[in-house]
Amino acid sequence: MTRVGIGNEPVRYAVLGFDMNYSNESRWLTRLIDALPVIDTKAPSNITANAEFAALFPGTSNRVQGEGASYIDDFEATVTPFSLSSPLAWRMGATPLTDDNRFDRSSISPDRLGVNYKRAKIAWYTVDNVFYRSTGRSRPTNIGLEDTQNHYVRSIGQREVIKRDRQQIVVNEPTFDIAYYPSERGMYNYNPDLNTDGSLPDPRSNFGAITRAITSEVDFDKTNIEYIEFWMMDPFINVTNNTPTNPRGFIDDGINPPKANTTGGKLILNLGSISEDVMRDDRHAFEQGLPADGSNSLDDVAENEWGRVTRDPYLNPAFDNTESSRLNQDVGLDGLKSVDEVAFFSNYLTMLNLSPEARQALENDPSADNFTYYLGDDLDAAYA
Ligand SMILES: [Ca+2]
Ligand SMILES: [Ca+2]
Ligand SMILES: [Ca+2]
Repeated sequence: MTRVGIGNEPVRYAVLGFDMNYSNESRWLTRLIDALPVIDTKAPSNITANAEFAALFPGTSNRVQGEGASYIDDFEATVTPFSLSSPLAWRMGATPLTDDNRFDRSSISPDRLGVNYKRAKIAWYTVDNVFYRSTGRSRPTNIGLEDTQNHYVRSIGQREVIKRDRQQIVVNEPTFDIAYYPSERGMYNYNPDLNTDGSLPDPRSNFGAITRAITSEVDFDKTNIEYIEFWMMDPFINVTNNTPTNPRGFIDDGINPPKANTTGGKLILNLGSISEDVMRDDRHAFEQGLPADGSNSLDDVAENEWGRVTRDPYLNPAFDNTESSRLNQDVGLDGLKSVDEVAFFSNYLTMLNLSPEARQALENDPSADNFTYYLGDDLDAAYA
């Protein structure tokens, strides 16, 4: 159905126009003027007349059978959604600014590393459909039906979110999953005050942050952007009077025995001009700017307490094309491979009071920036 907005109705006009000009010499006018006592004309007088006529006969187009209908508002363009839910658009967020600096501890650290002392591990992703298929070779064999029924990871049917009476929609609603581990060290957190098992003390005081750019018009007043809408799963599912009732609502953090959430947490949304200087040094670190040949020359990279950072401007969003360069560039925002991290942060490592297992785990990846693809034999073997 096509509806017609006000001012755009189909019309049919009849327009008539008529212009007339008359001009002629007039002898009697000349003689009449000559008769005036002080005027003696040398040229003949002219008489000129102009006339114009126009008429408009309004009507409606015969295509609408004479019905001149228009709609004041059909409410079809009243909401322009702008989706924020693609995990790929989100990046690690900088340390949130607060009045009491409870997250930014750089005032108590000898260098700027204190900015990240409270950074805990956070992951954001969409669960791959491969885990929901009951058949097929691709689902890892250690993932059972029970695993995929847990509310924190199970597939969400579209009708659970959008109530529709008639249509039976079988596709899953794409979800934006965020997993936060307040006791585990986040990326580029070199806090020397760790528990002996390598975990962060006082998990309530920690944070995890992700950030993304608003790629549409950022003047929200001008574009009438009014609210952020999100549906969040009840964080206290299957808990009644602090007693967990159903294991499908348990959280499995991979370290502790699965248990229900009873403490909750805070989800805070910050809007505005947000600093992206995650490793605060007023420099823009990006992996593809690191020398493809692995050079540590100070002509190519600057060195500071965070590691090595490129001196190049951001020109190209992709890694260098040669295969061997990947080892030198895909190393994290610290510009250091894990073996180099051990050397670079050797002072930090000696400050730590850790159990032998925790030390080994930390020395495997001091910056906590190693990436492992979610499908792999290592993870299957570890029953991840
Ligand atoms: Ca930086
Ligand atoms: Ca690294
Ligand atoms: Ca690493």
